[in-house]
Amino acid sequence: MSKTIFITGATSGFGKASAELFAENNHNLIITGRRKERLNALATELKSKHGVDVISLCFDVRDNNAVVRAINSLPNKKIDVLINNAGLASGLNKIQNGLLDDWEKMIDTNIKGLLYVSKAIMPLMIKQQRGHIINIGSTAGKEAYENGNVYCATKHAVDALSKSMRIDLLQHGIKVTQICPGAAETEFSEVRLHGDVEKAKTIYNGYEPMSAKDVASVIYYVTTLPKNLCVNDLVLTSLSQANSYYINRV
Ligand code: NDP
Ligand code: 8X3
Repeated sequence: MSKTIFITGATSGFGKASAELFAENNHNLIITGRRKERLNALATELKSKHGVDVISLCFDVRDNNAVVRAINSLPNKKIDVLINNAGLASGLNKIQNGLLDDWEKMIDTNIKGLLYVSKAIMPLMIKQQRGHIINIGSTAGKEAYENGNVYCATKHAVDALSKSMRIDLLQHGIKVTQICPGAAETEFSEVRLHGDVEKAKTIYNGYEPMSAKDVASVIYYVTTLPKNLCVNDLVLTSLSQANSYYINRV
């Protein structure tokens, strides 16, 4: 059966790869992000390639008014799956050298943005008495690592919020899954290193990280389980990585 999948951060990385995979499997999409040209190009491509409905909503998840406006603008308020994926790391410094601007970006996007979008969509799922919220956490939400500080804190918050959502939404038949990927090569490191593309590539030196498609395949998988089954929490790494600390570099 065709579902409607709402994906935040679909202009790049996991969000874009997920949009492609869900469209390939005949699901309708609501794709979101700040980069309008990329969003519209993806919507056009997926509609023509797969014949699915794709609505693109351009907004910044840090702006609650924009989030509410965008979701209110939807012609049909039926959302089966929400993928809270939009997020970023900004900066890779010891905490004593951290920049306030980086901290605020990460806290506002990864925690408050996820909350704003969820707050707008949870009532629709409660009304339906069904739905699936998939929060993209991280191995950084399981262990803190050197220079990870505030990013790790935001992903620990996603971990706590995922547990809380699962408890509070239990009586409404809503699944809550947290997926915690380890290193995957997307635009993530480029953004974290403030646009230094060359340095970003060195993050993956000596080992094979996951790809955006790898992560999307698991996001897709958790939506294919029977109605009565829910993956609650899933940590996903490439074979070269054990956790935040141990990577087998050759
Ligand atoms: P990318 O940088 O490739 O993609 C991030 C996406 O988030 C983009 O589509 C971007 O869209 C969107 N986004 C960022 N800030 C905002 C904002 N303020 N408002 C709306 N959209 C926003 O990174 P990934 O695909 O790797 O990251 C996706 C998620 O996965 C993030 O939450 C990240 O923390 C997490 N993660 C990543 C890992 C990795 O190693 N790559 C591992 C574990 C977790 P736009 O710029 O157009 O707004
Ligand atoms: C992204 C993975 O290891 O850079 O969340 O924190 S890591």
